[in-house]
Amino acid sequence: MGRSKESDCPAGEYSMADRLEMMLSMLSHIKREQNDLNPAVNPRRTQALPERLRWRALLGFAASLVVIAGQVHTAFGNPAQVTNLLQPLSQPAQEIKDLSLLVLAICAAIFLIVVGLLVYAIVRFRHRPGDEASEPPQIYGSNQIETAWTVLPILIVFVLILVTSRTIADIQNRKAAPGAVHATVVGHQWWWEIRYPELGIVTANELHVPASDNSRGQPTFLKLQSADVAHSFWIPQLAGKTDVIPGRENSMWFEPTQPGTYLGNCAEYCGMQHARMLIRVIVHPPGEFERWVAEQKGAAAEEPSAQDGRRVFFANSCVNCHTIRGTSAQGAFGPDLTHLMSRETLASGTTPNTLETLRAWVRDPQKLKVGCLMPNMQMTDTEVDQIVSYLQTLK
Ligand code: HEC
Ligand SMILES: [Cu+2]
Repeated sequence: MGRSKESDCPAGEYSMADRLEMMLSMLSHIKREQNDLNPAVNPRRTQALPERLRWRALLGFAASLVVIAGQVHTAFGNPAQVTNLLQPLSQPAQEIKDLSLLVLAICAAIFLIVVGLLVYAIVRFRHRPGDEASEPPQIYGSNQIETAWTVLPILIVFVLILVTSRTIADIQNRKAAPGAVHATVVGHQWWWEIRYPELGIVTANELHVPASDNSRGQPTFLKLQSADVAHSFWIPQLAGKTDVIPGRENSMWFEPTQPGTYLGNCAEYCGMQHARMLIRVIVHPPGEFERWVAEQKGAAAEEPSAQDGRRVFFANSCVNCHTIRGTSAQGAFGPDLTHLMSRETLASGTTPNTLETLRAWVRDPQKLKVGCLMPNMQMTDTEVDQIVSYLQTLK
């Protein structure tokens, strides 16, 4: 067939390939619209950027590339600190990654085919001198082509549904075997309460779990609750995100294979300090988890040297918000402080837990974490010193 054929030809006279070509040729209409944008045709449209600005834009672009490359490098160079969901070190994160790559590959193939046809049409049917007079044949409807592009996507979507629902079912139907660790994580504005009901341990912001060794999976099962608003619990290298919803209990599990510290954060905007609501998961090598449990089960220290600080702490309303196990401090609004010094960070990963930051926190928590729900307690310098030396004994 020729492109000059009259537009009212019955569709039946064309082969499948002809028809595809003709449909693609319709895309060449785009070309006409592009003339609007062409400075040669429409000089008002585009004015070249001044030289100086062009250089500046180029420099800015190069600088941002360098910054991004730097981030990628540090992230990859330090495996313990990576929060890269493409480097899973646990089930179900591994399973989720495999599925994502499959879906990505299918979508990439579709993308390449579509863009390939588009480029072909643009090049093959581009405007040529002398084209003004003729119009491409106007074809409406072709059962074969329309059947093909209806059935194919249905098949593709069906495959995607099958693999996805299989993975979801796999992850959600996993049952806790005897010996699994159970913990309850409660989201608060803006910190995480962590309880191990079977072990009698309560801590905050740093979830300790055992690693699996090759012979034996050692999963941890979590129940997720919220004390206030919606949060979301996410440690990219261990598992997918799970919402933490008020008045509802969600659950999740993971089975890390490599000991280390895994970082995560609240993944659902939950108010002012949402960005400082970090989670650490400390995965212990086999055997070490039991040691941590034994330490946490121990009673709170009562060192005679810290009696002054103890007195100030118990004379103030600290006790209404914080628990120190075995004492009259039974508040549940803030983190449990029984073994405060066993934690690496303060205030949900806001700062490392050091003498200076602890001091700064007790002096005025609003300086370190603006808007957090612990008020400035207006202690004098002496009182701050005394309280901090007491807190430092809570190992
Ligand atoms: C009105 C309740 C309230 C009172 C009173 C209160 N706190 Fe807090 N405290 C909190 C909350 C809530 C947090 C968690 C803040 C965050 O991370 O966003 C917190 C966090 C802390 C932390 C950090 C714990 C951790 O693991 O990150 C320490 C230490 C602490 N408080 C000590 C004290 C001391 C000492 C006093 C008394 C001088 C006191 N708090 C009084 C509510 C309170
Ligand atoms: Cu949150």
